[in-house]
Amino acid sequence: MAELIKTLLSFSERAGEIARSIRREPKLFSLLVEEKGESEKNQRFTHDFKTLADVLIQEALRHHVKQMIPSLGDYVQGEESAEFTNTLGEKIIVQICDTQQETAVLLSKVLDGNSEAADILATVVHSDISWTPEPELVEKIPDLPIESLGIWIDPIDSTGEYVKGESGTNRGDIYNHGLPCVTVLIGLYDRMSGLPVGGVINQPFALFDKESQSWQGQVYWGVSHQGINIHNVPLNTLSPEDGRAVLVMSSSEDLELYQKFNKNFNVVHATGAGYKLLVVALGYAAACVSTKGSTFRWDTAAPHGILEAQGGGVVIYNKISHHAKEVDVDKNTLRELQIRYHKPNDSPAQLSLQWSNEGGFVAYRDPGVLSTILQCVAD
Ligand code: 2IP
Ligand code: CA
Repeated sequence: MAELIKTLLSFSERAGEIARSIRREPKLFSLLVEEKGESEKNQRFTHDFKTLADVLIQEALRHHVKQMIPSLGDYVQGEESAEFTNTLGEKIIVQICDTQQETAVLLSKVLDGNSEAADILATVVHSDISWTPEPELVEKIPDLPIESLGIWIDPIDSTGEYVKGESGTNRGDIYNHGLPCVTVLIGLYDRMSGLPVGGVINQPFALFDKESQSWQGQVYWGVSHQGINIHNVPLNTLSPEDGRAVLVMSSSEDLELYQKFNKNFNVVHATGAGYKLLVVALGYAAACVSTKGSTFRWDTAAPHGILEAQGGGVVIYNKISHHAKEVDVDKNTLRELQIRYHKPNDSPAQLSLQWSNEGGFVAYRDPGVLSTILQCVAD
């Protein structure tokens, strides 16, 4: 089963390389950005962007998974629709063809006949980029039930930051915005229970190397199945400021909520749903709280899989806040409260919200932090 994880890791690196190569070539980058159609618009942004990189990465994963495990190909779900409209108004379904040349021909249609750009992209998509996981961890990867797995992918989370391309500003170990907040997210879940079984987070712009003047990526992963938990995330110890641990949240949360939590935590804003959960996994923040329902299953599935492997989780905010008076929430209740990935929401206000995390969430690495969260909610 290590094969599936190895494939997903290598794939995430290929995805990271697609994201980097598009940014490296400004001409290519400006070509690839098109405004999102009305019906797909993320409610919070007036101008949201869908990039060809997004669609390309998503379809490349579907292609590779299908090649490896044909039955699993039908269970790869993602944020993007594969339809792309070129400047001539032609609608084209982006897909990865059997040969590099065929993919290049298809992409050149998307790119209004720019075959140079299409060739560069087709080369990266078909090239053999790999990422080898730590051998001592690989041998411990448990057998996963392939026949009941599902995959959620967010090809590029924090598209806004990706498009802007700034190097970002940080507060301690956490970037508030910028390219480091961009992540490629691949989450594995059990189709029967809906619970996460693993995740891969690729951070294509983790570090800027001044010498080579180029960005370097970082790959994090974890697997949790039948009591076997493994991950490659370094366990950084928290160093609370003024005795308050860091809590990360979106700047779109209400000031009232910020004030509620800032009494017991040092609240830090950061962009990118995937990035915020990554900093929790890395131990730079003790928890992440999101209450607006503005994230989707594809945003949380991958980090949820990693947090699960660390002994943490992602519980539904609206549900856990009912337990505000309880000091300790037991293990079984916590399991009940986890976000599930297999079923759409009941009667969503719009079809586009069927996979939104409508009840918000609290992500944590150590369940011990939940009592302080509940205290803040109760106050
Ligand atoms: C977005 C992106 C935003 C995030 C939003 C996600 O995904 O990660 O940054 O908002 O919830 O859905 P915030 O940063 O305020 O948490 P995408 O970029 O893939 O549309
Ligand atoms: Ca996203």
